[in-house]
Amino acid sequence: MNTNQTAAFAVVGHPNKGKSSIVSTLAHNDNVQISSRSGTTALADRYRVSTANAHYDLIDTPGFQRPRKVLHWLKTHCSNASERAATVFKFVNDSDCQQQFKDEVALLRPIVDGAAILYVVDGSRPYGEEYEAEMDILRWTGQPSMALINPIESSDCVTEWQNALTQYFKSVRVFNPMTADFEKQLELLQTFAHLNPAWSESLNRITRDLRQQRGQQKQHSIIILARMVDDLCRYQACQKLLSLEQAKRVEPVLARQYKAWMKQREETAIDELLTLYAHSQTRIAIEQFDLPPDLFDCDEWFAWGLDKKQLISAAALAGAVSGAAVDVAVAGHSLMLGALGGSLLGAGSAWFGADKLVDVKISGLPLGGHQACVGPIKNRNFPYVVIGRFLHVYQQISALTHADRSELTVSAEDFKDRVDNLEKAQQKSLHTACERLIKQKPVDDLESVLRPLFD
Ligand SMILES: Nc1nc2c(ncn2[C@@H]2O[C@H](COP(=O)(O)OP(=O)(O)OP(=O)(O)O)[C@@H](O)[C@H]2O)c(=O)[nH]1
Ligand SMILES: [Mg+2]
Repeated sequence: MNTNQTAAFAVVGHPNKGKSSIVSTLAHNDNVQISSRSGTTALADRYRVSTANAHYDLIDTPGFQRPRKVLHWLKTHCSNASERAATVFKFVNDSDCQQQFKDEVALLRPIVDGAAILYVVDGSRPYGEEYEAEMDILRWTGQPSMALINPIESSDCVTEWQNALTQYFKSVRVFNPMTADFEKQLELLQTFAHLNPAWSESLNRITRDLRQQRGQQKQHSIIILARMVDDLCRYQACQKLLSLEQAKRVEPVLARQYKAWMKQREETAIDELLTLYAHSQTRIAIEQFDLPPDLFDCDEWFAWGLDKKQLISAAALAGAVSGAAVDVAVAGHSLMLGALGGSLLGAGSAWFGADKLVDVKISGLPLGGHQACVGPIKNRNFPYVVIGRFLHVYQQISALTHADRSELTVSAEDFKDRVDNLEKAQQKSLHTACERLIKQKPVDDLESVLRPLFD
């Protein structure tokens, strides 16, 4: 074994057992081809996992097709155990074998070249003797190895597999590439570090780097949100015109332009988040994501932002308005608040009429002519809605494994609890910041104010 080379792991096993899924999740790469069709991976593909201070390789391989025949070939070309590794080398380089056993040659070549073995099985299907030829072949290579049980549909057969695999491998782990969170991925990487002592230092370094990178991704997400909420709260669409009539006519055009810009700005932030977490294939279900249909639908806002009660205490905490003025500032009619109680959700637009939501103004200009402006937004719930929506997407994207190719559906749920669970001082800074944002005043260190919401 060459100990100076880059740490490399060949992910091998039966077809369709999640080999590519494991590579995809560990490499944080959603370009690895995965499908329910058996034989998706036809050639061995090497994926380099690089961090600031180190790197290692994961090699995706085609599944075993005719392991019994291959084992037979090896046995007939080998007279004793000392020749086994050399016989596998001969097999990989034999031109007849390259034709006859294309898949086995492709999967064994990286191992012969020095990669360690990660043998993948499906823990939801029973163990069978037919796997023994595969494991025998792998043992013949003499390379360090471990087994991964992927419980694809269930864990029904995991114990059975553990019993069989420990006969062949020193290390056997259960690993589900679709659901393994970041810590589980790092744990697995740590077990890889034990496979070859020459690689443990660089693999430990990678673990440390990945943890640091994860922290940076979170910090960057907070910056993306801070910039977006600031932009959205300040944006105005304005146009200068000669006459008042022209200004009036252009108003609806500006309103459309304003909405389009706001929507686009939010989409840009989500795209930045997807790029940050290297999810180039992930699609967010637009219908669901567009619930509320757009940022201007007041009724839906209560689902995403704060509820009325929270808005009132937010206004008080932020010192925005005092006493009786609170209800008026937040909702309009303090008496109706108590009277309507739970049905407030339905009454949303009556409280936050569209006219009050966004500033629409036509003003005369000092040197003649007029200016029509739509925006900025006036509604107090708006910054919370923006933050709430982004947090939902963040939670899902940051927890999504790269093997999971399903479309994301984003729903409004626990933002209100998140805000309620903040410490009082954190709540106060959040509310003060939102109050300032909605008044287009500068906010000091918005990122620090938002950070506790990401914990
Ligand atoms: N639910 C679930 N599905 C999984 C899991 N792992 C893999 N799959 C699915 O199983 C199928 C095969 O996964 P792949 O990763 O392509 O399997 P493979 O072993 O690389 O397959 P070949 O390249 O054809 O040999 C895909 O449809 C995956 O989405 C898992 O842990 N849970
Ligand atoms: Mg594959």
